[in-house]
Amino acid sequence: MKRITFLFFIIFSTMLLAQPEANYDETKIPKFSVPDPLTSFSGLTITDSLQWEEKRKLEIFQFFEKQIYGKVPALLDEYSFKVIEQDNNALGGKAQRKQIAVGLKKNGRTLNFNILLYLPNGHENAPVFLGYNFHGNHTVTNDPNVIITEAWNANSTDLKISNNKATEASRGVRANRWPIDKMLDKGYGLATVYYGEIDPDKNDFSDGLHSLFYDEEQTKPKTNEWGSIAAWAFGLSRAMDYLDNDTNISNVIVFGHSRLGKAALWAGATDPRFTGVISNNSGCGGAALSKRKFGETIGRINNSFPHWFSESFKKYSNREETLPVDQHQLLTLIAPRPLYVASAIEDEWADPKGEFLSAQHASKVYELYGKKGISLTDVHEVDRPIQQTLAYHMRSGKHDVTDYDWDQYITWAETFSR
Ligand code: GTR
Repeated sequence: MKRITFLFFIIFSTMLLAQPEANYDETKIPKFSVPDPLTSFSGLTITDSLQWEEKRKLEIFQFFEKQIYGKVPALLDEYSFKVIEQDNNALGGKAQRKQIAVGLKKNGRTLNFNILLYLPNGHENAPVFLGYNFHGNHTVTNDPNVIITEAWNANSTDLKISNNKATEASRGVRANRWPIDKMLDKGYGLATVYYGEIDPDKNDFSDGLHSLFYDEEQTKPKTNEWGSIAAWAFGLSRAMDYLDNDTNISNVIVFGHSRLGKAALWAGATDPRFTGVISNNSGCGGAALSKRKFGETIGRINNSFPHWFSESFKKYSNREETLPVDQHQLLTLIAPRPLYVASAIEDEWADPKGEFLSAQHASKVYELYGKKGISLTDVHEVDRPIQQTLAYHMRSGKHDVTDYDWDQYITWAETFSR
């Protein structure tokens, strides 16, 4: 009897966990309609930007907040920052380097993270790109003075990280994704933070930012509260608190790749202080339409990364058709501020076409403000950027951040950031 129950248990749990094969065939995409950003949940048609702001934007925002990324549970008790290192002649004299320790306090508990900031010498009031890095601030440059993170780090043989700890061996291993010299030469600064200092990227809610906010006995966020992506977005806003008060900075464009692109989009939607937002290959739960179920799906992402979204998002696993919104509506929350969605043609897991369609369908909200986006007649040609207020490019090659991507971001940023 016991054995039969056990057998049933195994069969039943395998059925629950089984994920359909990822679909990469356009002809197998389910029939769906893209929810109209300009028709409210109760059926009201939105015709101008005032109506959009008063009648529609908030309900979309609240849906994403409660059902997808999760709410930030409360305010911090205290916030502090301290410049712990500074060199006005860094990188051969090109830049001022500052390393800033930020302290976040709640319920008597503290979380610290470091911002690495380079500002171009000779440019008094510079725009800055702010973006998380995946393995520590010291990985973005060979600069020997960048402090090595002590936070938990995902192991990687290629990136020379073992025992979940970064060491000198991984200095500069990701410099290829951060063309700092180029940014400085063009008069841009760079601010970067290791995302693992905000919340280690593992399915464990006992550590990181979430744990500061718990009541006694609480071990994880409540159903509608934040997952890791919302915590990372919150961290970007705390970095912004510092950057916003630095008189050498004119404005801040938030950038993110892949999972950190998802976080950058949510940061852009929740914090209007970001002048511009860049989503690089953010894919499922980022810029890509979920209802296409192409490549990574909600079921897959919730299964592989149960900690990324709010618990409430799990009810949409393998049930995309029941979602009253889609990811293009996340993009509309950033309007009318400049937004760049970038894909890579070989990055099928992130559904590049789904990202393009999402940018297209978000554009009607930009148009309400007299801004241009991607029109429904535009086509995505490889390596042919469409640079409007809402910009898009489909790069040749794989899931990555390349010089080509940064060249486009800088050219586009020149149109609004000074
Ligand atoms: C993948 C994940 C994607 C994307 C990517 C990344 O494993 O399925 O959603 O976020 O990781 O961050 O590189």
